[in-house]
Amino acid sequence: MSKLIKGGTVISPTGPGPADVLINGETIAALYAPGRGPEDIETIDATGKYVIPGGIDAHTHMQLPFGGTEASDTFDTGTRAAAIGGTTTIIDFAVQRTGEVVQDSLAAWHAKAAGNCHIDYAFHQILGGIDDESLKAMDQLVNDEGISSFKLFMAYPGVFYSDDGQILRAMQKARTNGSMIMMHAENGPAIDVLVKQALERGETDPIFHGLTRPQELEAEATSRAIWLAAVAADCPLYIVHLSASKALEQVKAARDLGRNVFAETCPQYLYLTLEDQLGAPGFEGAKWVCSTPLRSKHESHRADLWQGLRTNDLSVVSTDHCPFCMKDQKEMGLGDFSKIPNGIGSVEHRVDLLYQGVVDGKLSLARWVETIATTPARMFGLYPKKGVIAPGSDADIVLYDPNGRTRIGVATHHMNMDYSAWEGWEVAGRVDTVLSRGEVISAGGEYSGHAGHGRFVRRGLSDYLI
Ligand code: DUC
Ligand code: ZN
Ligand code: ZN
Repeated sequence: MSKLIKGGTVISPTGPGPADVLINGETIAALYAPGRGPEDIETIDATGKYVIPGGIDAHTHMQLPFGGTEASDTFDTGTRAAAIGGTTTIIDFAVQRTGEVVQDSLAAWHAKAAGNCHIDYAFHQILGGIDDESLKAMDQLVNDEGISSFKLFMAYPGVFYSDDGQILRAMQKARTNGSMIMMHAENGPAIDVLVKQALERGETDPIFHGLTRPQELEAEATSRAIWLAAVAADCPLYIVHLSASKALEQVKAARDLGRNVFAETCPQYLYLTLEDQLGAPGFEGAKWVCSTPLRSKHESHRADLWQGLRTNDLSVVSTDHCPFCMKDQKEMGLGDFSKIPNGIGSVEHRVDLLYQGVVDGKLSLARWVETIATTPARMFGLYPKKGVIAPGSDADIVLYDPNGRTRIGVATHHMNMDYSAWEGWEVAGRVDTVLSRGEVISAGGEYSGHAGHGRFVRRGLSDYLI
């Protein structure tokens, strides 16, 4: 039951250092100076490898019903792909639609995931209808269900949208029960006007998805959410999938004032652009239709986001994994970009794509681990069970080969998608071995995990709250 990961360099949020890691059953038992650990037990040779806590993707949408279809990864296929890519915990979003009882929607999400996950999983709760009942449900979810964060939408009127009054009420409730409000910050009603006007002009190609969601409408909603949270006695606020420089400015200003405001970005906004991907010829750009949208390469978004990650104005990198196939799914928007289901799938590639940032000199090794594992754990009440290599923590561990290379494409990925948003990309580094609660589930390209290994994890409150 015990094993020793020997000869590697452990990366912790304080930096890299040589250490051997003793695992006892499902948890980490001890860290030793190299060569000082017990002998005569099973060893895993980590020579030349980084030993990092398993990745935590705090924003995924497995099997999400959206835009008249359903995200194409099941909890089985999506968590298997995540595991192969070095992510050992996901936090997915249970979805309450207007009129549904929150607890029923949560039960439905448990039913989708239970017995099907290859890695551990937790849930946030999307609230699509804020009323007296759902506000009461927030307390119950925090107190009894291990759900301590709630996503609201300022976008998608008629689907997930909450108005400012509803948002304020949910924020006031979050302030009293210690939970986090996660915000999809785009001005949905204004976007709908721009979309209608574009379609009337015959502008139907995928690029108009981005052009009708200008960064000003992300920045405005981000700012409004920040001020609403201030009115709600500085309710903790986490801006999801932040994509744009002007939105980042709002977060930065709030954080400079010491506000309880946090944000994440996603790999697609760090690397991909409105022109090169969303503006690809014909209908090709549909592959990259997601919201918030990819931003212009002629502006400073990508550089600003990398800087925000370095300075901690952006705390977390998640994927917003929401895959749809081109065939029969993205194709629903042929001739009308507004009917293209929104979403990109990257759950398998986040760890590698962010390691490329280390190689490019944009992040330190410690910051890489922090943004992909330690901070999501602390942000969402999973720490120190998850997100760190320390005695007592779950033995969710990745051996990462800094000299390896990873080629990304539909022929080799494991996500249930008929294309890759990263086709042909080759990045530095490679996930070598993955352990989930002490069990090796992937090694040297051989996958040995299984559906049903993953357990639901109840979360506590965020470590970052004051
Ligand atoms: N954005 C997406 O791209 N997909 C699902 C929901 C969302 O907010
Ligand atoms: Zn969103
Ligand atoms: Zn999302």
